[in-house]
Amino acid sequence: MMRMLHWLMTLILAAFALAGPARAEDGYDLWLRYRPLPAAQAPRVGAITVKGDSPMLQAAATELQRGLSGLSGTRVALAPTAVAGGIVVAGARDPAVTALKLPTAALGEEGYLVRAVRLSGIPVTLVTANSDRGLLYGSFALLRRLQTGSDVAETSAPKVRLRLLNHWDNLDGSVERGYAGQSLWDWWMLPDFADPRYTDYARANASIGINGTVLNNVNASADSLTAPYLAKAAALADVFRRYGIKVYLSVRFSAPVEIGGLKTADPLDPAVAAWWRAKTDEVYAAIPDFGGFLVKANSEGQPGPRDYQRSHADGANMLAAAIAPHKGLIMWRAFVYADDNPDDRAKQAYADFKPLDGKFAANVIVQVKNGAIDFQPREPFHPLFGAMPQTPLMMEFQITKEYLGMATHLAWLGPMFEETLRSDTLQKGKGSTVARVVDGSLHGHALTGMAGVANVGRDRDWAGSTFNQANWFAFGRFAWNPAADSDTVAGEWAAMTFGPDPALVDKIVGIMAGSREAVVDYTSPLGLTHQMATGHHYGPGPWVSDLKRPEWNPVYYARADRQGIGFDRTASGSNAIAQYAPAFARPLADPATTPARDLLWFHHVPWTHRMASGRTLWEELVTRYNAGVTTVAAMRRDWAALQPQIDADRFAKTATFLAVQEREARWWRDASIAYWMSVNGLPLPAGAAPPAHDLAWYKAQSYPRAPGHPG
Ligand code: BDP
Repeated sequence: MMRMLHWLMTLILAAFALAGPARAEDGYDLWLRYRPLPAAQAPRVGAITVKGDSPMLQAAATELQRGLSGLSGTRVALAPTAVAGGIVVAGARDPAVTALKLPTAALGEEGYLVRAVRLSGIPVTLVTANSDRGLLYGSFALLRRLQTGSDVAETSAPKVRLRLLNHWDNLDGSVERGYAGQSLWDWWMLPDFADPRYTDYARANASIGINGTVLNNVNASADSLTAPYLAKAAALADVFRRYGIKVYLSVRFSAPVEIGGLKTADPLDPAVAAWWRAKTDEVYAAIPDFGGFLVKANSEGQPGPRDYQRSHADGANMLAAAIAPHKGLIMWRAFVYADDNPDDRAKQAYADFKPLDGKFAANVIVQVKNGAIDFQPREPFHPLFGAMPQTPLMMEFQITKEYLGMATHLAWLGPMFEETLRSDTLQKGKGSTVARVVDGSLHGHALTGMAGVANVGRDRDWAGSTFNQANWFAFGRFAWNPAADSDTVAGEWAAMTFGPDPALVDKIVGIMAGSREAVVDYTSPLGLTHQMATGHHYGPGPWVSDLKRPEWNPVYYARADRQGIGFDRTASGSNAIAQYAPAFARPLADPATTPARDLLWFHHVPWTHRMASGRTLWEELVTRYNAGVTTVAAMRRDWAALQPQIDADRFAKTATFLAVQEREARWWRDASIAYWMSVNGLPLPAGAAPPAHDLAWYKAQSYPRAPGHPG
C-alpha cells in the first residue's frame, strides 16, 4: 500500500514538473499577460530583429520576445538580420528604413510607426521611430495591437511631453491615500537590492507611454534629499532608465533649514539659493538624467515662500534657477488654500496664481488639479485652465480612488478624464478645451504635462483590484493623447486583461462605462461635493461640522438648511463663476441654464425647485442616490453573468468587491438621505425606500484604522 502511494506521488510530481504549475491569474501581469491567442488570431512571426543594442533596445527586444512567444504559444527567436514574416525594429535613420521614405519626421522624439513593409525586399512588420524610446513605445504598441486583435499598423506620437506618475509614498513605506499595500519602494533595502518588481513597474509604465515618476509624497520629508536617499533614488533611476522613465522628487521647501542648517528658507535669501544650487548639483551627480522637482508649497500646512511674504513665483523661480543648468524642471502645484482666508476655497488657487501669469521662469510648469476643490468624484474643470496663457499648466489627476471608494469600488475613471479634458473653457473662443491647454496647442507652449497620483503599491495585483489597474492604464493613454476616447481605452484594456473576445470585451466595457457616474450618484449627486467622513475619507459624513477649518467640513460645501441646499457661486454668493471665461460663466449664473450635474456646485437651490425632469430638487436628489445603488446592483449582476468566461481568481475577487460596493453604495445613500431629511424636514418621496437605520446610527460609525490615512 505504502509503495503504491509512493509510486502515485512520484507520478503526480513528475506530471506537475512537466506541465509546470498552472499560472495563477493573480493580476501581477497587469495588461501585459501575453496568454496564447486563439489559433486564428495568433501571430505567426518568423523572428524578431532589433537593430541596435542600447539598453532601451534590449528592453524592447526582450519584451517583444516575451510577448510574441506568449501570444503565439511558441518561442519566437531573435535574429541578427531580417527574415521574411519577421518583425524588424529599426530607427528611422537606418538606411533600409530611410529608403522607404516613410513619414517619420512627424513622429517627433517619442512617436513611432508600425507598418507592414518590404525592407530590402523582405516582407516584414517594421517598427520605426526617431529615437530608441520611440522604438520601445512602438514595440509595446505592436504587442497591444496583437493583444486587442487589431490590425498592427499604427502611427502615433504623444501630444504631451511630461507623462508622470506622482507617488504619494513616504520614506517609512506607507502610502498617503494608497489602498494597494505598502510602497513599492523598499527604501530600507535600496540601493543594494533592486527588487525585480521595479523592472515590471517600469515595463508597465513604458507600455502606456509614461516617461517619468515622482518617487515620494508631495507632503515631502526633507530627508529624501540627503545623500543616502539620493543613492536609493539613483538605484531606482538605474532600473527605470532603459524603459525611458526619468526619476523626479518632491521637495520640502524648508529643506535648507531642516537638513541644511540654515536659519531660513526665504527664496530671496542668497544663502538659500546657494544651498539649493549645491543640493541640485548633488542630485545630478547621483542621477545625471534626473527630471526635476515637484513642490507642494503653502498648502495644508506645508512650508513655502509665503512664509516669507514671497510669492509662489519667487519660490518656483529660485528653484528653477538652481536646476536650469542641468536642464531640469520645476513642477509647482497650484493646490493651495490658506487657513486664514475666509473666501470660497474653490476660488483661492485662481486668486493666488492668476496674477502670477507670465512671472514664472521658462523651466517651471504649474501643476493644477482637474477641479478647483480636491479630486472629488465630479468637479467642473479648474478655472485656471485657459486663464494663464503665458504659463505652461500641467494637469493633475488622482488615479488612486481616495474619494471614489478606495480599492474596493469599481469606478472606471476614463469618463472622468475625458469629461475634464473635453470641457471647453471658451477662453479663446469655441474649441478652447482643457485638452488643448494641457497639450500646449491653445497658447503655444512646448512644455506640457500630465500627472496622475499613482494607485500602485506592493499588493500582488499592484492596484488593489483588477479594475483599478484600468485606471493606471487609462491615465497613460490619456496622457499620451488627451483627446482619447474613454470607451476605446476601456476596450483596449479589457481585451489585454481578459482576452480579445469582442463579445466579452463589450460586456466588460459596459460594466465600466457607467461606474464612475454611479459613484457620483451614490456619494454626491447633482453637484454636491466633499461629503465624505473625516481624515480617512471612507464613507459618508455630510453632517460633519466640527473640524477646525471651515472648508474641511462637508457642511461648508452643501450649505443645506430647511429651505435649500448647494453653494451659491454666482454674483449673489462667492462669485466663483467670474473666474471662468464670460461665455462659460454666463449660463452658470442661472440654475435653469446650469447643467443638472453641476447644479449644487454653483447654486443654493430650494428643495422645492422644479427640475427639468419635472421632479422637485428633493425628489431628484433621492432619484439620483437610488440610481447610484441600482447601477451598482446591475454591474454586479452583469459581472456574475461573466463567470464562465473569466478565470476563477479574478472573477471571485471582483464579485466580492462588487458586493462590498453595493452594500456601501446603499450606506452612502441611506446615510445621506437620513441626514438631508433631518435638515429639510421633508418626507421621503413616494416609493423611495427608507434608510436602513436612523441618522444616529450612521453618525456613530467610525473607522479609525481605515487605510491610506496619513494621521
Ligand atoms: C488631498 C489628500 C491629501 C493630499 C492633498 C494634496 O487628502 O492627502 O496631501 O490632497 O493633493 O486630496 O496635496
